[in-house]
Amino acid sequence: MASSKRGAFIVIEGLDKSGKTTQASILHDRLQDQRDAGATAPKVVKLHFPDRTTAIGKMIEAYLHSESELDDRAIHLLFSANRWELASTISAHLAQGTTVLADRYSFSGIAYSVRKGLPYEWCRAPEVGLPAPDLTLFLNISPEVAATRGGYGLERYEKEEVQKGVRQVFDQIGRAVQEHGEKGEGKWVEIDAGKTKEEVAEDVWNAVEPLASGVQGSISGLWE
Ligand code: T5A
Repeated sequence: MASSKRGAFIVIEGLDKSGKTTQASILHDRLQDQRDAGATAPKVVKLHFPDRTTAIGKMIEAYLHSESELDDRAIHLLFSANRWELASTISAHLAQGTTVLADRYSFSGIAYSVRKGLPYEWCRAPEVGLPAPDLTLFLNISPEVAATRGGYGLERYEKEEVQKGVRQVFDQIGRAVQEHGEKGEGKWVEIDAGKTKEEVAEDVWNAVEPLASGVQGSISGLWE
């Protein structure tokens, strides 16, 4: 890897059960295999938001399991704080040349809260300045297909009418990111997540490969 390159920050977004965790894992292994093969490929770390291991993450998990009730704004800010807990870690990894994969990020934070009726700009504000992704892969699936997948229905938002609303906001975010270009938000690529795991993995790899050896330029702040 050229010394001027930093690690790439790749985010995977989508509805509940769209296959994000499956694809993050396949992608992580593929990037790791490159490194193990002796190529001068970057190290790779995988994160998942919400990070349920922290004190904030445990409050989020209790809420998602409907074991606690929270004001919509309070839970929104907890999700955001849960990202800020890891912001400096993400930046440090990227600066050291490590590729960072995140299973969900700020776009989820906005999509699920705007769907509840909170104002878009209010939802976006606490995300401004977090490390900006270089690439966001949106795993596009219909809420009807997602509802047939394993484990669906166990958490608070896993209801078809909720997922339909969330998908509309994700569409709005995707269009906005595509229109604004790549500065401060990175690139947004939609992937058909209704295909087989292997086919989706191939489409994911085609989008990621150009960034797999690292990227040029400094780390920017999201929406800055
Ligand atoms: N949330 C999250 C907010 O409201 N605000 C925020 O800021 C953030 C970060 C939990 C909830 O929190 C909300 C959104 C969520 O409602 P989560 O922990 O990411 O977020 O929960 P899920 O999205 O539900 O994550 P899951 O891990 O459960 O779903 P995935 O990762 O999308 O799907 P995955 O890979 O686990 O696959 C689900 C099932 O489908 C199968 C898998 O084998 C598995 O059984 N599958 C496929 N089947 C057929 N074809 C394919 N291509 C398949 N890919 C996977």
